[in-house]
Amino acid sequence: MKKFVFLASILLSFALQAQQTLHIIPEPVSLELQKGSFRIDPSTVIAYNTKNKDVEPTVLFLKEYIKRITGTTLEINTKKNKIIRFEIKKLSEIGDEGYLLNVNPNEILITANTPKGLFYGVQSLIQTLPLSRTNSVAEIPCMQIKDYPRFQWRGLMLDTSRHFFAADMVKEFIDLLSLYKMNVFHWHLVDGAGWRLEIKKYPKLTEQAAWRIDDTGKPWNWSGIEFSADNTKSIYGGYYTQEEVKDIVAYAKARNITVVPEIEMPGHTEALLAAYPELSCNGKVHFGNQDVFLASKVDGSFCAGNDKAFDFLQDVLSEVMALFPSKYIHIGGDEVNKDNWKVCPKCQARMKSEGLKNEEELQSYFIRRIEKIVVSKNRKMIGWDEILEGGLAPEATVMSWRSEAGGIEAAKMGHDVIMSPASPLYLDYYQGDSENEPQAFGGFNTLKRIYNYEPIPKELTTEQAKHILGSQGNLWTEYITSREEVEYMILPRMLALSEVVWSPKEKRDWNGFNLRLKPHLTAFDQKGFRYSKGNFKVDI
Ligand code: TNX
Repeated sequence: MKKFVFLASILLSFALQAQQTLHIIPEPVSLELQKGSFRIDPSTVIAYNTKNKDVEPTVLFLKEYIKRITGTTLEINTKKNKIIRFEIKKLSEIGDEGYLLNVNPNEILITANTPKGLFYGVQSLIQTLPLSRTNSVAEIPCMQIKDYPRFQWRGLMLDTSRHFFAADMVKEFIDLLSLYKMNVFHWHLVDGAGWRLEIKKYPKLTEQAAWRIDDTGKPWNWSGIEFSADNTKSIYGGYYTQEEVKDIVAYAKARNITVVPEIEMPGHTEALLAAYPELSCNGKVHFGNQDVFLASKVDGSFCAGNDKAFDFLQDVLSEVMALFPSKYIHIGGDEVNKDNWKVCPKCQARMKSEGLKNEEELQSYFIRRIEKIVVSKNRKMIGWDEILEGGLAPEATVMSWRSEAGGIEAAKMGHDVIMSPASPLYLDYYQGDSENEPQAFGGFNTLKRIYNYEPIPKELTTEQAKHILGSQGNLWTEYITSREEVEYMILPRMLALSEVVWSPKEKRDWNGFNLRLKPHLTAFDQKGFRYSKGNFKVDI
């Protein structure tokens, strides 16, 4: 018996050592550690087929990373005997985003069906490198990894309307996503608090709607300082130029991230309507509505009876679709205040002529008209789950946020769904006891609750479950004004989410995750990232 305990403790300590050296998040599908190691030193070369231009960014990404850690600049495609080799070839089982990573003493071989897969292989590889600067060498244990994602949609949303974050910060956000194999950056570009995207045809959107205005119509800060002294806190507003957007989209693409833009309608449009009041029901200018907490006011919706509103949106969406190559375009659709529609003669006339029974059906009419615009450009429309009310547009994808109910209903109807229920996936909620955390929106979405989230509801059959494209965390920024706060709210919860959307369900293991998490937190400390240390008296 004693012998057995001794043996078990040795085995356990080996297991722990293995855990400590390899702490890949999200957990790969299969990982087998072997004896020995590959040593990256100045005699190592990176090899790939230069005919495949799409592999180059990944090669350069790895080269840059190794230089940062070891100080060594590796040569590319020269003749040396220690090789980090990239290869695209036909592989079954691992799909479009999967990869194989084989490390032996003389070669690191990353193979995949696509450049995307190679990129994820590199992301796993760099998680096996030392965290901090070494002396020109780095050891990587010999191993074999086979890996591919569980879901195709692995998203995170950032609200840049309630508070504006400069383009560089958006890139940092994208960097964090890519480290953990997330592949969708949902960019909430506009809301009641401010319009943040340059639209050439409608200059008042950025001259006026991007900046806060007080009750008298006076800009809070028309020409003065837009940022705090350290350039990180946005105070009054701001917007992204089309050039910045193109740059961000390309930056994201090089990291395998699709940028899905969201243009909110018909509600959450206070800032826009203050600049273009003719698109509202009563045509009046409503200043002072841009307070971050005042969205969805009575006068905050497009007039659904006014064709000018649809012409405007057609123009806006065509500029948006030219900027964003994403297959999906998000059109919001949540929390529409329909009170003005009830008393608007044009809206009532529209309901009569279209045979619509109530304002919910008018909302559905609005969204269906917008879907036609999106579909005409070969794109797909996504909306928040309120778009189910009054009848779902024929090809819509539903982002289920109030709970999973909307997503379940849509999947049963044969529509695609992204699960993003506020509980537990809203990252603007508290991570721990509120007295230990900065002010948050409310509710508790602890690391553990996110880790244990299952995107496929039990109510769905296997066939229906295929409509669940994946899952997403949302960071609304009513209370969040700075880069530090953004980091704090997504770290480390995004790591838990990455495992929910990437790793096989049966591999989910809360204790194992906590062990693997530790070195990542150390890395955040070294990089100066802020994150919640999780004072979770509430262990939920
Ligand atoms: C609901 S989620 C909203 C947002 C708020 C958020 C705060 C959704 C589609 N609408 O406008 O910022 O709650 O948690």
